[in-house]
Amino acid sequence: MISPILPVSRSEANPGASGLVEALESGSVLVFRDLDFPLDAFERRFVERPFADGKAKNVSIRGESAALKGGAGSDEEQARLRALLVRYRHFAQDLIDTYLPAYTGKVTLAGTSYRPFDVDKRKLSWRRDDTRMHVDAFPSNPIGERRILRIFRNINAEGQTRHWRVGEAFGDMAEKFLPKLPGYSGLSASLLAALKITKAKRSEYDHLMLHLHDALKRDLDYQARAPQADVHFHPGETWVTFSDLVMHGAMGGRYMLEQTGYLAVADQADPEKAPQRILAKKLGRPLKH
Ligand SMILES: O=C(O)CCC(=O)C(=O)O
Ligand SMILES: [Fe+2]
Repeated sequence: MISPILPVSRSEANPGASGLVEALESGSVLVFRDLDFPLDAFERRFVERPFADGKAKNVSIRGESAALKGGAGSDEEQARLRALLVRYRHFAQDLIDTYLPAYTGKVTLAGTSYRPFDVDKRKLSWRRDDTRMHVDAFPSNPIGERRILRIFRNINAEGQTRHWRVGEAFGDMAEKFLPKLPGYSGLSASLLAALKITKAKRSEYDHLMLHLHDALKRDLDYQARAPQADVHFHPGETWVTFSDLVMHGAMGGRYMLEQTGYLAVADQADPEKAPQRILAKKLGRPLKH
């Protein structure tokens, strides 16, 4: 089965919203077609040309200070771009509180990014090539018992869609790839942490997810032939998904905002739906920490 795309309208902000959490945890992409996030006259420049230094893949704010990284323009422009990202972070928090109230107070918002560049035109190594379908895994930032929840919004001003591919269910993908992955070594994981190559010790789950991410992206035959569907997110649309569970690739589009959040597996409505638990079930044993 291919990941379902679930349109959500404003009127669904009611007790029935628990259905949205269930869909999300099961691997759906929720698409909100009519949420407002207007740009003012000054901000419109940010969707007319990229305000990026071109060194980093994206422009972002992170952490308490929310310092802008990778931005370009005058001091005023950079301050306004930073303010736009801070506002988007609030918008993402509001969306969670309104449509996913079961997660209120449980999702920790992390990085917020502005992605002005054409997906196709970023010539990246295969590992960083997000046109290849994958599940998200962060090499230096172990995730452990947390989920990656992402909130995207297409802010293109010229009608251009953000074009994604979504793939098959996580369990079906894991069935094919798990047997090919190298085994986990707690010793090497401790070494990577001691050498500060990773910010914390990689768990077996982190190890498996990184190797899945790479094995998926390396396998051109899988990329071409695996079950998949094209999805076009139109300007003004906001979409929400667990990007560690939903197979995705970004095929085209420019000017997007993105918010990453973390949710503890234990705080899910149904922790059994987490990739951590799916992988443990497939292996027939608990994963090592
Ligand atoms: O740029 C996008 O539309 C999504 C890219 C992606 O796969 C990601 O950020 O994890
Ligand atoms: Fe991704």
